[in-house]
Amino acid sequence: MSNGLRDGGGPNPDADLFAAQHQAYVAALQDAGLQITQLPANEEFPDSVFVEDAAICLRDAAIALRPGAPSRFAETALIQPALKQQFGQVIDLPGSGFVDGGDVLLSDNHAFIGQSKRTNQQGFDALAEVLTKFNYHPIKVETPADILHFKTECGLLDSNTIFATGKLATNEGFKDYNIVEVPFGEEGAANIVRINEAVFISDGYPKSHEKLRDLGYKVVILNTSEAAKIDGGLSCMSLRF
Ligand code: CIR
Repeated sequence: MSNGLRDGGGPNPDADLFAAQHQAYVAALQDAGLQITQLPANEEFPDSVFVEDAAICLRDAAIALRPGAPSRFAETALIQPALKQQFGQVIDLPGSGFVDGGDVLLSDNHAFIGQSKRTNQQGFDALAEVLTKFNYHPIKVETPADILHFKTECGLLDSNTIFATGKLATNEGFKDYNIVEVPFGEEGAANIVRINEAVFISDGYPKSHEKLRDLGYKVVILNTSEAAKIDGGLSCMSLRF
């Protein structure tokens, strides 16, 4: 992952520290009650640790996506066998548009799809059509230009509640949801993952931790310093279903 893509340059992640942080993440997923399928590393694809971008997992089917960065195109084929082991139905994103999974926030009934540098209109249209067949109502949202993915700055806390930065909080698409706003200056905390009773959140954001604890959430703090160096966060490193 030392060669991972990153906006604006910046240092390489420390590979050993990244591996340790990744192991802690896997352990936390297990502790939260999930069974884990851990895929082997692939040295040819430095961003492939961010499995979330190559597919979307629904209840009874998976959708294999077409990531928007050329160096990541082949990750879809890499992950197909693992998807086929888990799902009776794996649907390839129709057409030739692009979608990164990091731009897709699923709630029980809605699919928020952020248009971004990685997810274009054609990709949105194709994904929206597939998701509609699975009873999700697709909602197009804009990913602000200065962030990589829509979910870089928001995450689902529960069926009706979204943790979102100020930039996204007033988003028209979120109008039917409760919004918990990420404290100003702690935007890096927004990419949370909710697993059963636990909310995973990155280390280093004390106001956000306190805010979620005060709201009654069980907060699990994980260090993501190395993933962050290549624009990754907590949701990116797993596909959850
Ligand atoms: C990339 O630029 O594609 C990776 N370095 C980071 C991907 C992070 N994935 C995500 O937010 N879902």
